[in-house]
Amino acid sequence: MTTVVNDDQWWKTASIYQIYPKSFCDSGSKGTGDIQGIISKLDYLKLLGVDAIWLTPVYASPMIDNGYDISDYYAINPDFGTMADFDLLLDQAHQRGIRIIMDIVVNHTSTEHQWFQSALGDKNSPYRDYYIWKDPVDGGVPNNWQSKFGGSAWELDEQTGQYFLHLFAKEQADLNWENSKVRAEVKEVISFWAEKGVDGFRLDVINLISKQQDFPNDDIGDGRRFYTDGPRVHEYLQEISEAVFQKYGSVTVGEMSSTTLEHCQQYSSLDNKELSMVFNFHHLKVDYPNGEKWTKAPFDFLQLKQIFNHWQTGLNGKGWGALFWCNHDQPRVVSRLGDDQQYRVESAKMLGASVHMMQGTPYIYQGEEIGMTNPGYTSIEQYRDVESTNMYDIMVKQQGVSHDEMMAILAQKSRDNSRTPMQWNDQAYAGFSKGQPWLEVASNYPEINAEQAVDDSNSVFYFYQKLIQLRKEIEVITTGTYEDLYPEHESIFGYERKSETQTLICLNNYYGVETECVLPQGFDTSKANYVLGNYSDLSGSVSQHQVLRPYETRIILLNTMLLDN
Ligand code: TEU
Repeated sequence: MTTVVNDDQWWKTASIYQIYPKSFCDSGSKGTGDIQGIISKLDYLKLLGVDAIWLTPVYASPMIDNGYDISDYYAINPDFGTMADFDLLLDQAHQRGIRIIMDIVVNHTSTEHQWFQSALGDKNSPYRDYYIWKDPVDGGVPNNWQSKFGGSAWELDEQTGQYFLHLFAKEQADLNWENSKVRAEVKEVISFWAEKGVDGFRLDVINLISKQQDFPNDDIGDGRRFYTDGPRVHEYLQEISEAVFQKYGSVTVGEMSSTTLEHCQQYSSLDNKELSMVFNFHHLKVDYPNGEKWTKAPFDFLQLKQIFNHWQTGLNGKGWGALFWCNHDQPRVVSRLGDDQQYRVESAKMLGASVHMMQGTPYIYQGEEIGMTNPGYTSIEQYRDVESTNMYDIMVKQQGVSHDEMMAILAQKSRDNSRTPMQWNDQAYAGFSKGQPWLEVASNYPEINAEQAVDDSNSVFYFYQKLIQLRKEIEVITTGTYEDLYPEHESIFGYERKSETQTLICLNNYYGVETECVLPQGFDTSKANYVLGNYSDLSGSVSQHQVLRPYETRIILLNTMLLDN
């Protein structure tokens, strides 16, 4: 069964670019990026060809978690600029045909938010019930739930003797969605931005908003099974969707932490009752042995293919997924699954092709389009991320992991790997800022930067530009079914997409040695063409027997409609 695309579903053939404002472009010398900086790069994004920008949080925030701790949903953080700057960005993007998607963080607020400030220390505050408070159990925390950033998920409010829940940092207090006033506030916040003309929303950890109300101790885990895809989450999403998203025609993407296919089919079900699409992270846990992130480990290639197969076949005709490798929480994919040295350009292109030819909406994280790498920090002082510094303290100071071992783990797993300043040119600070950046620029910026990429017709940049175009030109990429052709192959990830009129095959060698495969018997190679590859000599007739060079990708198209005519 192929998928049908309606006109109002522009996002099904779109590609979306993620901007992490703090690290994107500083219009001055503060060392942190800002909205004026983003405006100055819109023509660059237009050249790349993206349809929309997802802007991570720019609201007022003490920046403990770089904006995911919001203290005022109606204000722009002065570090990023003013509301007038934001309005200008919206206008300038729209003039270029680029839509804006805002990040909405409503699982929690900053503890500096006025709601929390009123609630803290005062059981009678009208805002007390906006958050989740529990009495101590046996003189300690209410249960054993763990924060995603390490340690207990409970923090004591000394004045009232009760604990509040924080699934992330202790400065990020979870909102109580059981309270209808909280839900009303959320609708008001999102409507405010939709009224301004914002085109859509990315909803941060939205599948964690409904907690099991008896808050049980978790004998076998960290508590996540009691709040992930929780009891009332679908009801809450339908409520917000009806009141806001459907009213404004907003595109929505929910960030789903540790979710299941069955829930995602419902979150993104094609009747549009909840969200347009979902992010899931299972394919980015293939280098977490036994689910453990804080280890140094190679990735499991066969498992990666199984996961893509599960989600591609499971969502087809039932829901819609986001396609991505990178974001502000993940290491750079070229360092993670590719070769960021000898085959940096080849492997960056191959990795791009392997997700862009799937069904879903591709997301490109700033710098991915020029093949930016992890920075390879060697000192703990170079890290800024609250998760990284927390984990360093817990693992080195409490669990006895050696400093060197932890530095090697952070170099592979830290979220700061993707947060280094965008590399614009080979000038001081990579052209990101006129002053010293908040986080050190990767030392390879003289060779890897946007100016160089735009000047080089063989760059990763133009390959991504082509991938974005192909999605608009070849319908099977959006609508076709998915079949993994070589699930057991040790180095090739090859899949076939099929619609009534087209068949597309995407072959990818994930390793640095030549390898081979045979195309399916029924595939008529004599009528097929190479659409795109990452080695310049790929041309001519398509052979059944395919030999792929290191990190080679080949996209092959067969237009069955043309054959019939
Ligand atoms: O992330 C949610 C999340 O659970 C992870 O991606 C998290 O960073 C990872 O599991 C840690 O190992 C979202 C945001 O993308 C992230 O930047 C925020 O820190 C987090 O929510 C809290 O708002």
